[in-house]
Amino acid sequence: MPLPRVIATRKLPAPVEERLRTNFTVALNEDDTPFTPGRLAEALRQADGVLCAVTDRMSADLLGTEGLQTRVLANFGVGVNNIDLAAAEKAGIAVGNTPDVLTDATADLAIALMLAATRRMYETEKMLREGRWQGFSLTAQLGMGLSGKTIGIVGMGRIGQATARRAALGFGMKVIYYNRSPLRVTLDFPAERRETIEEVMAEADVVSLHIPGGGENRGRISAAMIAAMKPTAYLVNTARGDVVEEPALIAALAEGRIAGAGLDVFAEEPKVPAELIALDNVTLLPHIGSATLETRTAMGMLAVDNLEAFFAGKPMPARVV
Ligand code: 8YV
Repeated sequence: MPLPRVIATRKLPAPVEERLRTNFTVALNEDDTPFTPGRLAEALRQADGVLCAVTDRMSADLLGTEGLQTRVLANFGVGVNNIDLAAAEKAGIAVGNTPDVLTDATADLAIALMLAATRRMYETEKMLREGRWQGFSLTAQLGMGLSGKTIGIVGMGRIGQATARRAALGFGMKVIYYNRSPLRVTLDFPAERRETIEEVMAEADVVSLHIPGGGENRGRISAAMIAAMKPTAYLVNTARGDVVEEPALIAALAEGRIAGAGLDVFAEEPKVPAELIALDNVTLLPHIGSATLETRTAMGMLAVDNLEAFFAGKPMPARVV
């Protein structure tokens, strides 16, 4: 039997590419140039499976085209907001993702952003590098301590829980959270549920976002919700940029209506609004939540597990559609 044809839209960690070469007839993306919509359409016409990523917008238009060869999309990432799932389902295309293996790396980065924001790391490092440090001061550059403060988790899934656990057990923070449905797991640290996102936003000293992007979550963290935050509070986003009304967040930061933010994701990546770049009270990272060698390798391996299982007629280990 000929090997299934797979196209990988992005450059992958070496061991993942090696496994793809062994088990599939594969086209790799050696120079890592992101696919245009035209190139994606071509891939869907040519390959039995496409290993795609957050940068590939698999729209209803693309997936609704007649005569597609592709039967499975193996998304490299847990978030699948880049894929129109209803269109995939309608077209009979299976979709897999990569949950769990990136939970710790992403929670670590949420904590890093919380520390960066509350300890004013960007602002103070910039001052130092620009030669503006006048010398040690007992009263300048003071940030906010975390022990005894409240972290508000919006979306208490795997990554939300891992972030909350670090905050509770590592930093002595009180945890409050919003989750659409009651948790089905027993937490091994104290945490109180709130009925609404607004309550979490109003009560927390640090709000950390962990809800999926796209669909009904677009703009979910609205201007009104941001306005409900304490002026001393911080917002951390390692989820998706589009869940926040970005202009409202920028205005709140610029006007000092909240103390600061740590952002790893943006509404229209890789575009980052100039107004955000100009602000001192926000740390900005280029979507590196899962960017460790170990995690990206494990994500790639899980994406390949999904492809192999699909083509062997077995249940995919992580199937969304
Ligand atoms: C991935 C992510 O690196 O998994 C996710 O949802 O946001 C990132 O950690 C990205 O999706 C790569 O496609």
